[in-house]
Amino acid sequence: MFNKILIANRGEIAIRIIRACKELGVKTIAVYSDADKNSRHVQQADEAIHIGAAAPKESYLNADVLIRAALDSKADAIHPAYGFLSENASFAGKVASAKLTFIGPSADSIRAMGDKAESKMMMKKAGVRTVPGVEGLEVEDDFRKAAKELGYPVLVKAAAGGGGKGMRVVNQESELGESIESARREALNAFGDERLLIEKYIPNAHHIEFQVFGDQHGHLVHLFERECSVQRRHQKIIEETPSLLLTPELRAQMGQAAVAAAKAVGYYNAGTVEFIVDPDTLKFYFLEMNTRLQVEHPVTELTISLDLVHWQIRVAAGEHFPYQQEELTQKGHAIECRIYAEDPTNGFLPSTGKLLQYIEPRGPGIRVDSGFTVGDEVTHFYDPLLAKLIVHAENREIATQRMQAALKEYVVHGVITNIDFLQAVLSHSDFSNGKITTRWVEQNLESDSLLSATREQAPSLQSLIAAALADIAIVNRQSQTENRTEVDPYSPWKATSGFRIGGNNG
Ligand code: MV4
Repeated sequence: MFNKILIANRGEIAIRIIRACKELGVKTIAVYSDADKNSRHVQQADEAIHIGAAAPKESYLNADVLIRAALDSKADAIHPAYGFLSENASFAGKVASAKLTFIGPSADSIRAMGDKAESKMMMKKAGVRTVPGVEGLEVEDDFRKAAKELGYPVLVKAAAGGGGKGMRVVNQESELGESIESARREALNAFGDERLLIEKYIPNAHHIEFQVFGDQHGHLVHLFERECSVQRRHQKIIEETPSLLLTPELRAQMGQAAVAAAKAVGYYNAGTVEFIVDPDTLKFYFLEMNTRLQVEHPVTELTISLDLVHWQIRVAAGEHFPYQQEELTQKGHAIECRIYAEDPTNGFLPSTGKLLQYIEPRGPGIRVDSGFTVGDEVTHFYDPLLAKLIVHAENREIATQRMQAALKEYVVHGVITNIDFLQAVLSHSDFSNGKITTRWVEQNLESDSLLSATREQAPSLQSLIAAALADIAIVNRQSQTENRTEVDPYSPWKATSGFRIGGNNG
């Protein structure tokens, strides 16, 4: 096992990984930018190293500085988490060249899956269905012919893309030229690679992904699906497992396809195979593979009772993954809501500021993976994800009720959040009926009551006073407790009088 791991990330996921390391008895090194000096991930790690300015390019995206920090602090391994450098094949390669372990798949697996044109060809060879389309086209005339053959609407995608960047839906031939042009520009800008491919567009599909997990000895399984159709502009909002759409047969077929996809690139560690599923035909198509731990991994963890980060670390250290496909089963239902500091009534604009009051829900079947606490600052430098609220229950209905009750309990003052918006989605009949497809949020934002249900959330004077009073009440309660200690000789606090009150008394 490793002695020390450097976590090349920040926020809730850095904290999540630090926790797993502590449980495994591995020392941790946090890294931080100017904006994160006082962040919780810095406080919770054994050591912390400053790596640069707040802008990601000058800190969390600086491969050489991160590797230098790992070497200087005598780390054995680097965990990249998600985002930043997590799917950068050249970073994974540099880590290996520095004789450090990259906690993830090989650089070759990352590279193969990072190129849509290449991964599509590999999938076809492995017998995994992909969306009908053509790769390797260059001149507009060839696109025109391909589009005609596929039939409109078509989708023009960046070969180097992912997550929806450099993607254009084209409804008719007259739009094709302009779409190719703008997709090409965007692809060149974002990836330095202007290659495009064209596909039949599958509208109103479900976005369903499969967690896969493998060790370095050739053993690889799937850990079931996550339904991620509740999203807006490729930003997921609610994820759950199991998906209402899948029958046991379809689930088994898709699981097999996910395993075949991963094996085709010699995959190991945690990964996710994305599919779109046409709800009318129940046909599924490989879209892409995310070669990292995903934001939404907790819903999988709760339903299969495994800690994916533990196992990421253990298989990276060379251990065998000991579970066979047949012995893996899901129990109950899990839902995750992403709690964002953003304003749904104002184009989902990020909302920055100090968390004047911040109270997370707690209780049976409730998990909160968060990166913030009261007094922390939400800045414009990074993703405004405050926390992930995950619930687990015996079935979907009870899980939904548990989520709604937990969201009601969540208190955030100082920034605007999407909590009421999440409530509006959860209480919509389309959610309970499993009818939400990838365009649902956009379609319903224009026409429906989703936003009117989202009440005005700017912190009113009233809520600020309430927050201040709550603080005073806490201080009062603490001082009363201390006073009682003086007069009651049998007070349980008496036994701890040698310790500091306010410390953890278990
Ligand atoms: C598609 C598609 C429909 N048809 N490809 C989105 C990001 C990347 N993973 C690929 N994506 C999609 N590719 C074909 N041929 C639907 C998506 C898609 C999507 C598209 C528009 C709006 C939201 C979406 C959410 C998930 C997937």
